[in-house]
Amino acid sequence: MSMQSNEHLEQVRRDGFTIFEGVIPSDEVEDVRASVFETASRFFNPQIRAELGVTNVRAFINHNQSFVPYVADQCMMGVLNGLFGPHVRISFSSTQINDPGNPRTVWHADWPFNQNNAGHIPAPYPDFCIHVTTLWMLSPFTKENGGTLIVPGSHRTNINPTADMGVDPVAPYPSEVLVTGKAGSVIMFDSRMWHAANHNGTNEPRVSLALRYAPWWLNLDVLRPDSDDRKRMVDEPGAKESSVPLVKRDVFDSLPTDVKPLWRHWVEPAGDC
Ligand SMILES: O=C(O)CCC(=O)C(=O)O
Repeated sequence: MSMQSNEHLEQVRRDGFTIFEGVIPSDEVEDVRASVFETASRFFNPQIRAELGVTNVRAFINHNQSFVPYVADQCMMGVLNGLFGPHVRISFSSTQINDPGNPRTVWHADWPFNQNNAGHIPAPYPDFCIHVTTLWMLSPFTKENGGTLIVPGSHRTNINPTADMGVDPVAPYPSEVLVTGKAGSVIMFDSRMWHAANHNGTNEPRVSLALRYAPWWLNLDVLRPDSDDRKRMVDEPGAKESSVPLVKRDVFDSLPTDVKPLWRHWVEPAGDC
């Protein structure tokens, strides 16, 4: 592992997060931002936008591949391999577009720690990193457009504010930190980290991608449409959980060699159309 990856790895373990600068070069990121925003605009759901002011397009890789050349960034992969060993997988690839005026969201930890979702590890959960969230800053993250709110160190607690633990999920937290950064940077954090989207007080959307990573040994099937785990845990009881569409076969076939291993567990079976 490179010295740089090692330092990032130590930060993730100690503080719960780290920031990689220039993952998308500064002279390329504007094109990626424009492309992602243009594609995501086709999915805008006025109802959802009115309520939340955030646009999440699931399995975004199926609709736009402008970010793909950067996904297997060597330094980031070094950290993921340090946390999980080889055979890392991408579990989610969604847009996270925070519209002008979007309100601050609740403190939460991501899948599989959000206690309100069907697929969750019940609190108190063990002190072990099993899933990683990355937010790709396609717009600069600033104080004005919200950035991302985190509680450093919260990844070591065995519960989060999605459970009834006496923390008001909508109130500022005493040790909260606002993460900002240049466009092209990526914040990586242990998915147990308490975090929230912040109010975007500008007239521009804050465009980002949320890519999440898992080790080969973490069962993702509750997210897989039509899987038996999903039927048992979500469909039959009528419970709530994200669903992640499979990667279309032609999209997968077009991926670069170093990116294919990240998605090969989640591809439409050959012959499906
Ligand atoms: O938009 C943000 O800054 C936070 C996103 C978030 O809460 C998430 O990806 O779970």
